[in-house]
Amino acid sequence: MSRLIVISNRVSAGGGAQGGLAVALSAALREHGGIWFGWSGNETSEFTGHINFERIDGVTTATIDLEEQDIEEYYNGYANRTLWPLFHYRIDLAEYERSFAGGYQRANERFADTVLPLIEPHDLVWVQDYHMFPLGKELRSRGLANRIGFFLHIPWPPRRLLATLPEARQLVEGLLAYDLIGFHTEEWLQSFGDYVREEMGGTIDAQNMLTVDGRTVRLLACPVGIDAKEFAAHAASEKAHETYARVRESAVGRTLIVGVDRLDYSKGLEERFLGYERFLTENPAERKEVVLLQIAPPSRGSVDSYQRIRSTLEGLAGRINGAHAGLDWVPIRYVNQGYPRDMLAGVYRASKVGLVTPLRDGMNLVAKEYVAAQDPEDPGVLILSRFAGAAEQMGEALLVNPHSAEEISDALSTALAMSREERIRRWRKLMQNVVEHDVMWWLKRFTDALREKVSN
Ligand code: GDG
Repeated sequence: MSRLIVISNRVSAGGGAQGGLAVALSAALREHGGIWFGWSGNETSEFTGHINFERIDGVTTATIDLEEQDIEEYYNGYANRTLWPLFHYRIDLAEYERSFAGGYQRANERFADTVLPLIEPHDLVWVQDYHMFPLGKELRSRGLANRIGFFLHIPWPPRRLLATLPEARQLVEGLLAYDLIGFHTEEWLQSFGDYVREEMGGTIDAQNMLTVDGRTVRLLACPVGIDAKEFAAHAASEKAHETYARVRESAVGRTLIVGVDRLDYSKGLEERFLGYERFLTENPAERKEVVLLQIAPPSRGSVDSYQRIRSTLEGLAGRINGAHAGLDWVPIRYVNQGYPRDMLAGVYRASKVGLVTPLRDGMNLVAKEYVAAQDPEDPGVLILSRFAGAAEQMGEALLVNPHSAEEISDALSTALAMSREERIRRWRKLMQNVVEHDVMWWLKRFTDALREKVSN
């Protein structure tokens, strides 16, 4: 069996603390052997290409340090200030700077130079996410003939939006160097296909084989899942029970609504707070019977737009609490801190409503974790944005337009009034999907497809 070389911006091998994706990739690397390669997260004064090898829980990791300029232009710049906003349909936030594009290209060349000698002839190479679009092409130009796959964890934007990126064509041409390109959903796959067809004269057949200029690449819709078993074990842990009891007690008989998101403008937190406020205003009888617990650990704090969303949300939570709170009740409990996964599982289970309303999301794993943590006899209700990739698989959730405060408010009313019978009916279907299409299913589906030969 061929070894696996996983390449991603950051490497997080090891046990359960990092979440399902890291657990699954670690399990695959343990089973097949191989290496997880990426940036160490550290800065060096001068790039040397020195590789730090480590062995973590049976997984070999290889990481390199980057120079300050690379980190600024490649990571904070092109990845987080250009591609992330654009691919989440936020051209208003996307910054188009040639220096970012140049730094991104340079960092990818550095990744290619350093990882190349680690790859053996029959290894499967699997590149992850938008930080590394050009890596496949860079590896090919250095003579690598192995099978190379790419998986995109975020949405692929519609053609007209992508066309606003000065390097759009170059970026797509770079992707054609891979043998297999994976997306979470049909929608993202179609948007990619649309660009290649309309802008580059490519064709796609019924098996999603894409052909441009004589080169054929396979496209695959392959929705990522969670490690449902691992999450169920978290939910059954003592820490989860303790957290469950603590959170329920603190709600003093009120119904908890929970949101858990990295603090990111794509997650629709502002719109969520406004939808909840609308619910409070329109349902005076329900007021004081509910509490919204929003957990939002800060991320990417060195990027301006993330600092802005943080202060906007603080202001909004303060205003809503100021307008509605009473002596013994605060409507929004807004927590800017992360918690261990077993505690999160307890929080999900203690909450009768899971509010997952991103404006755009490649998949969204919180929706799946919320479902996996529920009590089968008395499950909560998932309210899910129709613009999350997860909505393609989770039609039994209450699907909402996250831009509409009215729809969020109505869905909250529906969720709170839903009979136990109906909650169980919906939850069973959702849970069946979460269990069937778990992260191991995703991993196998992608790597099996990568092994299949496409004739070029
Ligand atoms: C990208 C795509 C796609 C959150 N708060 C805490 C915590 N988390 C964990 C959640 C979940 C993970 O972070 C977030 O995953 P998401 O899928 O919701 O979102 P992104 O981080 O934006 O991930 C996304 C994903 O890649 C996989 O392909 O689904 O669409 O944007 O697991 O539980 N974990 C802990 N404490 C917290 O407070 N321990």
